[in-house]
Formats: sequence, structure tokens, C-alpha cells
Amino acid sequence: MAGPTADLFADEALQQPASREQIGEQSWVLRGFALPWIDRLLPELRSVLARSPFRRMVTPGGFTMSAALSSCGALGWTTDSTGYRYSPIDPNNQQPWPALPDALRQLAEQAAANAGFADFAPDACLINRYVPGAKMSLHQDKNERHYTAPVVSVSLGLPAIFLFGGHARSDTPQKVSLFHGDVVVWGGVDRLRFHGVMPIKNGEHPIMGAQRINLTFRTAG
Ligand code: MD3
Ligand code: FE
Repeated sequence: MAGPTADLFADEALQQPASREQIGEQSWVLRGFALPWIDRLLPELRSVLARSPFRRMVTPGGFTMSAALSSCGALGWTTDSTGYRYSPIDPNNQQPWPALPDALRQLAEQAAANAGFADFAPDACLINRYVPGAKMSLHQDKNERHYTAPVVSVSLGLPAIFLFGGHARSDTPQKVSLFHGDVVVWGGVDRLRFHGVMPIKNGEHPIMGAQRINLTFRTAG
């Protein structure tokens, strides 16, 4: 029977069955969790990026990152030749970063709660933009003041293969495919695991075009 209801559910059910996959002791992929929020997220994202546009930053080692970055919230993550850090000021315009918009914050809080982390209060949202070929090498996130809060990430646009390593750089990472609308929550014992993103494959996403945007919410200060 191909009524309107069957048609409505067929597409998304095939591509993104709602589910929660555990990928670590305290890490979960919430498949499609952000999909109901997309229409509120995208305008918020657009206004953040109008004030603090994507820019490619240089690492202390002198390499220009292949992913372009921006931030919103009280603190933004930056890097330059002197090191990595969180700062209340966007170094491109010397102004505070744009505030963390409502829907972005609510989505992050609800995803954290869904994965068992109550009372998540993010003060930093890092926005990473990957065009095809861009990647992120294996690293640990260690610039936050405390590691008690989880990290919540929202994937938009082209798919990515996320590398989820162990506590040593040499630990062989597991590969986790992440699609438009997927949300991942990492916390507790998994918070300092090495992680990265394989080079994004060529493609065109129907809503986001030829790019992947990843939002990472943290309590940094
Ligand atoms: C796993 N971003 O911005 S999701 C980063 O897709 C970063 O843009 C990737 O790694 C991206 O630092 C991966 C975020 C992520 C953040 C913190 C983690 C994954 C994590 C901490 C521990 C384990
Ligand atoms: Fe990271």
C-alpha cells in the first residue's frame, strides 16, 4: 500500500533508522537525532557564520589545517603558531564569539541527557567545515579545563568515517560512519581517547552541498 504516510516514512527509515549505538564504554551514536532540529539549526548556523566566518588555522607545528573552523558560545577554540587554546575573543575581528543559539544549545543538552549525561552546560561550540579531501588527524581533546563533562558532536552534510582510537596514539582505531543528522556523545572514561576523521569523499549532499559541517559542544571553561 503506497499511501502518503508510507511514502513519507519510506525514505528516512531506509537511510537513517532511529537507533542508539554504543561505540565505547561511555560513548553513543544517536542516529538521526538532529534531523528534527535541522530547520531550526541551519538559520542559527548561518547567522553565527555571518559574524565569525570559517577560516583555516595554523597549528603550532606550522601546518594549515585542512578543516576550516569557527566557534560560538562564551569560548571558541583557536590555534596559531603559539599554541592551541580557548579564547572568549574571535582573533579575526577581536570581538566576542557569537552567542550559543537556543536550538543548538537545546539539541546538545537533549542529546547528552539521552546518553545519560544530565545537566550538560556547554560553553563552547566548535564548528568544523570539511570539503572533500579535508580530514582531521588522530588527536586528543585536552584544552578543556575539566574532563568531567561529555562532548557532543553533530554531523551535517557529507558522510564521514570517524576514527575512534584508544588512550595511546598507537591503539588501532575503530571506524564509525557518521551521516547527516547523527549525533555522538562521548564522556567519562572515553573522553580522552584519540580520535580523528578520514578524508571526506567527493559528493554532493542534497541540503548541505559538497561539504561536511561538524558541531562540537563542550564545557571548556
Ligand atoms: C571523541 N572533531 O573538533 S567529532 C574536534 O568530526 C574533532 O569534526 C571531529 O575531533 C569532527 O576536536 C570529531 C568530535 C569529538 C570531540 C571530542 C572527542 C570526538 C571525540 C573526545 C573524545 C573522543
Ligand atoms: Fe577532537
